[in-house]
Amino acid sequence: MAIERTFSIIKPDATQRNLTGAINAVIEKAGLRIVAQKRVRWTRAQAEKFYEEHKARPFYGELCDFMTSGPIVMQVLEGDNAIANYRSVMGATDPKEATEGTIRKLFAVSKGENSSHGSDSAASAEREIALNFRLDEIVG
Ligand code: 3AN
Repeated sequence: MAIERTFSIIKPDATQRNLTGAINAVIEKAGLRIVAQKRVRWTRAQAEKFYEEHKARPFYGELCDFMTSGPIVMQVLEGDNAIANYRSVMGATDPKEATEGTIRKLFAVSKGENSSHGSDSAASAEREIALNFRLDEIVG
């Protein structure tokens, strides 16, 4: 399998409850390496740009409100098949549907406040990493 990089966000519901370390433990236990990490607070414009593909969806405004409501921890994760692997480590969008042991089953509050984001494709990973990290901030 190929070594890939994916983009991850520990969302405001999780940073607010001091879950950054607990989520990082799940990530590392799954064999993913955290090769970049920074804690920031997004502006509204940054959130809108990041989620622009969801602009037409009914939850877009709510999603941008939530993602700017507190600090987030942005990460680049590296490993075998990292994009699909991290999607399965996160679990389903709705924590009620997530598998036992996944980040969202363990920690998410709801479909909106679901603790984590992970890129859904190679193209998204590339875009999301480029949007949020400089090359020299990623140390593999
Ligand atoms: P995922 O993050 O699992 O790929 P998407 O791409 O369907 O899910 O949705 C992007 C983000 O939008 C989700 N992570 C979640 O925070 C939010 N979201 C999705 N569906 C809803 C919903 N029905 N209500 C509120 N927020 C939602």
